[in-house]
Amino acid sequence: MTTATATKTWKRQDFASDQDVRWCPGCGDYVVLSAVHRTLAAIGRGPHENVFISGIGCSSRFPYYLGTYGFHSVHGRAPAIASGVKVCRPDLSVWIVTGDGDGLSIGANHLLHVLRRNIDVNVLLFNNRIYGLTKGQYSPASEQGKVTKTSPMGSIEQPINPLSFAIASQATFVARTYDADPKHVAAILQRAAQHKGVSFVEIYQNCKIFNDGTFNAVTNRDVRSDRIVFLEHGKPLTFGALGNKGITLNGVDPVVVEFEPGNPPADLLVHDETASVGLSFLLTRLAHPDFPEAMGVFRAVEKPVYEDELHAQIAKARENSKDTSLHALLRRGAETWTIKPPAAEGEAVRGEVESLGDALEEVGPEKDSYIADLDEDEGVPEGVARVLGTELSELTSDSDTVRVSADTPIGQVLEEMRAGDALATVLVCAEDDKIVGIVTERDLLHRIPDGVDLKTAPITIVMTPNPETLEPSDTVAHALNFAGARGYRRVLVVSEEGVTVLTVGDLLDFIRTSAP
Ligand SMILES: Cc1ncc(C[n+]2csc(CCOP(=O)(O)OP(=O)(O)O)c2C)c(N)n1
Ligand code: SF4
Repeated sequence: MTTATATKTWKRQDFASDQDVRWCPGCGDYVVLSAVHRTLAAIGRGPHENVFISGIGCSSRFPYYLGTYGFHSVHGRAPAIASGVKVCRPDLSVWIVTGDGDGLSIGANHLLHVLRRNIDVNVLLFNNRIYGLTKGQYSPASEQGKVTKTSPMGSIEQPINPLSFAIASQATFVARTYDADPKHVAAILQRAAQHKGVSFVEIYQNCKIFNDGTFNAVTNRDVRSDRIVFLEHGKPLTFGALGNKGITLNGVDPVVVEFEPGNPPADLLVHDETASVGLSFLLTRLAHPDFPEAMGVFRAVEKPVYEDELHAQIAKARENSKDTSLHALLRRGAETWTIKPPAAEGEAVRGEVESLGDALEEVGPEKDSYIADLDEDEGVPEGVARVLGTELSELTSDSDTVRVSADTPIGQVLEEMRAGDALATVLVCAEDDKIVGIVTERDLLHRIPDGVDLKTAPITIVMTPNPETLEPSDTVAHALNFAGARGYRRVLVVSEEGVTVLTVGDLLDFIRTSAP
């Protein structure tokens, strides 16, 4: 519901459009269109204050036939678009027009969310239990056994009951009407429009061409008084041409009872639009032939409205924030992180290798055998395989290393580095000279805990223990991928002669000077 802002009186004609209406003669959609014209005039908001948003289907042609704003949108997506419109322009009266195919098949997910969020829009679901526009396929609302072109042996699916769906989705206003009673349609639409929060109205609508008479057993003039129970808030559920039938409860089950006209039993169920969800749900399950089908407002409760809450949050966030610019938002806090790619596993996928860069990407750490084939690939620069396949034993390194024992204080290591190459790699060795850890300048910058005494704290507290090592027979390609995948800037090559530290710079230098 959005209150009228203008004092002008509107007429039905003000809401008509200049478009030719293209529904089949006798289609129930005409009745609803006329009721909508009447309702909009009665509500008193101008055409410019209403927006009708539809999906795809015969019923979804609705916006063309109204002089309001409109959007004939995407199949099943009217709720998403309407949500956006209402959130941005809460002052507008927003209507969704959908069918049982559009709203309960492809668009059921979107419908669910607009209902549970309680966005203040009015949903009109035209239920003709068929896909009309596409010429008569069965829909999610078609009854079991329904024979159509897509269910030639009869539908084997349980149909969706739109009102059960709406109540289960926590809609705050749920109603049903039928196209054979234009006044009832207009009255229900007006109630829906007045409701603050989401309103869901199922309209039994006859598809003259592909599902003619689907609701006749309930809505035909000569049977309806015995087969429809009209819901009125605060009144007992009675029906019947003679006014002699009613609904009571036996535990949680509804029961039809007959009584002397004018003398109803005291325990008839009294309709309460604000009753528990369970009771509203129960009314949606009343179905012919065991029960009369209910028409009217099943449920109308007040709950906080989505767009109100959202705008309140926005206002609060603005109030609490000194700088509301996007720039400030993006730079707020230090909540960034870096994700290192995991080491490649399994076989490398061979694609087109046209350059040295491509070749490097193609070769995984364990894929040295692939090197042998590289030269055969068309377009691989000659000699690439030779360079990438060179064993690490062939490479030389300019990097300095400092060897220390595990109990060496951090301060002493720093002294040694200062005396030599400040970027030297520190190898922490056990008594048998085996490497037990590695320390880089990055570790010394970032890993020394606050307040630690550098004169006594051992180097082991900042080292990376048991570093992964390579063998002299590993290749340049392997070393580059190994370092790249793990984010290392140097690799340790361990041979019987000792340890060589190769930096990524060493590897690239080798490629630069050897590449064809
Ligand atoms: C993505 C997509 N899928 C399928 C269709 C085909 N299609 C158009 S309307 C429709 C169903 C319409 O049924 P309903 O919502 O009941 O509307 P009616 O035509 O009966 O009023 C379908 C399946 C489409 N247009 N787009
Ligand atoms: S196909 Fe059915 S729903 Fe579509 S316009 Fe014709 S009668 Fe109406």
